[in-house]
Amino acid sequence: MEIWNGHFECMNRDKLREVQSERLRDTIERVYFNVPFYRRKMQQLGLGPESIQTIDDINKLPFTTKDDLRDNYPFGLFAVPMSEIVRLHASSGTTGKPTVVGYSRRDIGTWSEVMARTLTAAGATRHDFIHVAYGYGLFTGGLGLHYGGEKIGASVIPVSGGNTKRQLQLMQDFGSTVLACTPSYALFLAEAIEESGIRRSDLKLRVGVFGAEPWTENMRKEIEEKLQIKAIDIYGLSEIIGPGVASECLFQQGLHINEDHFYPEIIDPKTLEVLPPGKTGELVFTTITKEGLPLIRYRTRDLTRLNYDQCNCGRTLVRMEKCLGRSDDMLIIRGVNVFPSQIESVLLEMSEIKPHYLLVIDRVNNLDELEIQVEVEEQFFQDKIGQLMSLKQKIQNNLESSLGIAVKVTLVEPKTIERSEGKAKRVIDKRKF
Ligand code: DLL
Repeated sequence: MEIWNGHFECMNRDKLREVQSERLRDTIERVYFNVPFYRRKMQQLGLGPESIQTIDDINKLPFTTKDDLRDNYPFGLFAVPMSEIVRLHASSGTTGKPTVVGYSRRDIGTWSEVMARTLTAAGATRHDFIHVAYGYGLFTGGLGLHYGGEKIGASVIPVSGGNTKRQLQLMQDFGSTVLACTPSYALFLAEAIEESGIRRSDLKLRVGVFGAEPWTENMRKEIEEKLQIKAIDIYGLSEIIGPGVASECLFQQGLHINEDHFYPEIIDPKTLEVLPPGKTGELVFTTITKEGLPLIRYRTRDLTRLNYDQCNCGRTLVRMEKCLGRSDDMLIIRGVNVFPSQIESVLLEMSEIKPHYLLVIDRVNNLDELEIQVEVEEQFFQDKIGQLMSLKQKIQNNLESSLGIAVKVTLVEPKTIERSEGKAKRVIDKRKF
């Protein structure tokens, strides 16, 4: 198994801490003198650049949130003049203005480097054809994979999202070996392949690099079986760099964080206290090499935990567990915390149903109601009413025992739930708060 950058990816952890300390010192100096927002925040806490000497001092520093980026829209937190910015990306916010991120030329180099690590960890080499079906544009998925693919010398096919028929044609004609897209689109493509009559032997796909949205182990199994590939989880967020923040190796036992560039911490989202290794909480990143938009202790809202044991692949980089929930997509239904991924997990354990579902939450007579629309496999939908009823009851029982709340299950015909080419929308919350 190849490693792109053995020097950093397999570095002795004491040495790594020295590198992190030095890079943190540089970063703090830069934001203190170049970003008024950070200078103000540090001054309020009585901190100067000299207060931060080693990586252990990081917990003295203030947190940064998405709201801070929004309040300083569009370029207020950039640490270099615009003449040094060579690229802008943006991620759609849930409300209002997008979050804008800027890259210096060196940042683009860093991004290509961490994406080269990601692709190499997934087993890709210069001999591969990388089919990039992540969207190109302001979203970081397409161009992130693109630059990483070119860096390792692979043949990159910048298909972008959409036009599924053409995707399949190119995949077949060009002999794509690596598929890069969201896990929900991978499933959609798998279905489309089945329907098109293309035989698996007509395709050369070997591995997929999937991310940009949470997906469960059951979903992984489904994709690996349907596409007969290895499905690798890749994680990232625009604010930190885009994809390339963390990714699995072929052992698929947690995602290696590129912590020589992005220093991770886990905090309790309520008390903001740093949690010890192994505890689940909110992931926080400090970028320690970025020039355009360095972020200090950025709260991702993603929930996970860290494992500092060395991986069988030889990398010493800390691993984060597959990220299944956010501290803010958590639904509270009649007082009970519910994660959409919990529901997905239960659903995908049942062979009668397809991995397409929609959660609709409403408030009826002041009571929250959770409706789960589920697509049923074709053959079951043609069964007798009695059988459908008992399937519905079974889904309901399984969900209720896992979630601890009453749910309403609606079975819908195959292909009625809207498919997505990017991130799947799986929750419609009609409640007014
Ligand atoms: O989704 C960057 C990316 C592109 C990652 C392509 C992987 C592949 P944003 O649009 O800013 O950036 O969304 C970031 O998506 O905070 C997570 O909540 C979620 N997310 C990203 N990757 C994963 C993953 C890109 N592998 C937000 N598992 C993050 C779970 C993920 N959630």
